[in-house]
Amino acid sequence: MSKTAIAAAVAAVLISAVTQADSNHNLAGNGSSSHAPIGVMGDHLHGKGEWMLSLRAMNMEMEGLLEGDDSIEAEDVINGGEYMMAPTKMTMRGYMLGGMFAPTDNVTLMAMLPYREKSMDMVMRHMMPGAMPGMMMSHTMMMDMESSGWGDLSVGALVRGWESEHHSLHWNLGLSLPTGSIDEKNNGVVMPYAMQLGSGTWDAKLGATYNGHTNGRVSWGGQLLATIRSGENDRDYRLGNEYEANAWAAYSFHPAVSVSARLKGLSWDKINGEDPALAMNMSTTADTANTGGERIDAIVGVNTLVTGGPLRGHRFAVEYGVPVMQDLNGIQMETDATLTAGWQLAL
Ligand SMILES: [Cu+2]
Repeated sequence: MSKTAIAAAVAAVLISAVTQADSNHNLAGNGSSSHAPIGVMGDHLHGKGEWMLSLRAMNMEMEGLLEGDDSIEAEDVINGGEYMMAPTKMTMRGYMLGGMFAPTDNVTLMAMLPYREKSMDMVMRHMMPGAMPGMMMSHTMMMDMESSGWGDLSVGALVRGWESEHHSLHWNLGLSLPTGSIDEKNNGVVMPYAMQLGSGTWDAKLGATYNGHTNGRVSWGGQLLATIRSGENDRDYRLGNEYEANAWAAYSFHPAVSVSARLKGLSWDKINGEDPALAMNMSTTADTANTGGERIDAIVGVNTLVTGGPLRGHRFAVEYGVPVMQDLNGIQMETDATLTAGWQLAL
């Protein structure tokens, strides 16, 4: 075959692929990008009688310390006098099992149960007798701790608010139950707040989600979500309320594949009250002054929808994000990166 014939054949295939894709109306409304990026929860409703199962794996890496929005060395913190212990590294892993069911076209019920794995490395200032009698020497010791188990079960409903050809809005109404442990211990000692698996309180999760799409390849959305906590848990504290704002846009190359960009803003309040078991612990992580803050993440993602074969209808997606702004109360760990991978199947 001559080069011209090959070029003509390639051009013919490309042209047919493009026209086929263009004749497929509403690429953004029905294909891979009809679901928000995988890290957004409660983004879509289902049609009456439809079920969906989902599984997400999430990994968050934290390394180093911030005081406000400035870096600070753990050694400087523990030699500063106020604290004897400070974290240097933390990994938080979560596996989120989700179920959705739509009893009507206007209401989709949902439930989510996380399994969490956390590990934290710390440095500690340690005093020991020196070479000369009566003299004490200070040196630094490393330690680490781990916790794992089920987190807080959340149940809720997505309620259709308003819908037009290209836009829709729904309400997110959720309740988080205190099923996760707040009594995790390391060598018999209660671990700091960040190592616990649940909030220990009944929390309302309320919000609104907007979705929009063109007739072509582009879709977008936004979500505001607040976690409002109530009362006080069995360890005499209440985690701070959380406020999350998301804005995303996605582009579909094909009904099966879309790419997305998302900005996520997170603001969370200080802990109210104090766990008496942590009150005398001289770690930065045991001091509630070092809780609460603000963060903005920039996140890119890929959504795929299998459109044929034995896995037809299965969705696979991934998202990777890094903070572009962090401002934390007191001294806290700095977030480096978050990775979310997920699977979804509607039945
Ligand atoms: Cu769903």
